[in-house]
Amino acid sequence: SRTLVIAAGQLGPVARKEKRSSVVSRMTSLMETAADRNADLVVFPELALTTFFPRWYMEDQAEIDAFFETEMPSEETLPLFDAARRLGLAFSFGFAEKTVDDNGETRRFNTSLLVAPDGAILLKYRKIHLPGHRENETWRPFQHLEKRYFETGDLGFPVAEALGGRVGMCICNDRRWPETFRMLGLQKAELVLLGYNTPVHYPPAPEHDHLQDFHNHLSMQAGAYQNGTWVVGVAKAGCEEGCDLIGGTCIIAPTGEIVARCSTLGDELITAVCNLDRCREIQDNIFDFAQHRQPRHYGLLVT
Ligand code: CDT
Repeated sequence: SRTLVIAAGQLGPVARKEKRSSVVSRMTSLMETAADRNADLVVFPELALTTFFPRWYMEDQAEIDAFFETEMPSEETLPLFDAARRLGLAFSFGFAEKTVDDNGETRRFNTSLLVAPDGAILLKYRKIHLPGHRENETWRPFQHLEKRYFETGDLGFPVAEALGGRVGMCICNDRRWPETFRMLGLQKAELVLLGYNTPVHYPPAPEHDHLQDFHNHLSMQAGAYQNGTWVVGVAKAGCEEGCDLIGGTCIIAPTGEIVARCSTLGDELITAVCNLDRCREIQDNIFDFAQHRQPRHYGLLVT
C-alpha cells in the first residue's frame, strides 16, 4: 500500500513585529516533532511566515513589501529547507510571493509550495479565490484586503506526481468552492494540502460568526468525500493582533471523516497514517467520474 505519515503543523498567532527567524524556528521545532513521529510530510498554514497582513490598510509599498518574499529559500527561510533535509521530511507552507515576470513586471501572489526533503520544489500554487475587498472599508473592525495586495493566481490548479501519489494544493478561501476540489479531483488528486487564516468574525454577515468552524470542516470534508481524496487543512489560529482566528486543523480521509484534529489554538502538531490507496474506495465507486459524471449537463458551471 502507499502509506504516508502526514503531519499538520498548526501555528498559533504571529505578531506583526515577529521576525521571520522566530516563526521559522517555531516551524522547525514542529518539524522535529513530526520527525519524532516518523512523519513523511508536514503541512503548514497560509501566509505562515508573517502575521495575516491583509487585515491592515497600507499605502506605503515598502511597508507592504516587507511582508513579501522575493526569493525562496532566502537567508531567513533556509533553516526550513535545512531541517527538511536533516530530518528527511517533505513540507508545504504558504507565503506572500513577490516576483518579476518575463516582461519585467512585478507581480504579487498568495502562494504555497510543496518542498521535497532534498529541497526540490515539487509543486507551486498561487491562490485563485482571493476573498475580501480592495479599498479601505473603515466601518470594519479589521480589513480583509487580499484583493488589494495580491493578484489572482495564474498557475491554475496543478496536481503533481509526488510522495508516491498525486498531490494538489489550494489556499484558504479556495476550500469553500466546490470547483476548486473538482478541478483537483478531475486530475485524480489523492492528497490536497491547504492552509488557512480564517477570522471568527465576518464583518459583512456577523450572524454567521458562530458557524465559522462548521463551515470550515463542512467545506473540507465535502471536498474530500466528493473527490475521494485525503485533505490536510491547517490553520493559523488564535488571537492574532486582536483578531481571533479559528483553529480546527485536521486531516480528513477520502470518506470525508476527520481522522486527526488539533485541540488548541496554538502551535500544535497532529499526525495521521494516510493510505493513498484508500482513495480508490471512493474514486472507483460512488464518485467514479468516468461512469457516473454527467458533464454534458454541467454547461452553466463554466459560463
Ligand atoms: N485567508 C482567507 O482566505 N480567509 C477567508 C476569510 C473569509 S472571507 C473575508 C476564508 O475564506 O476563510
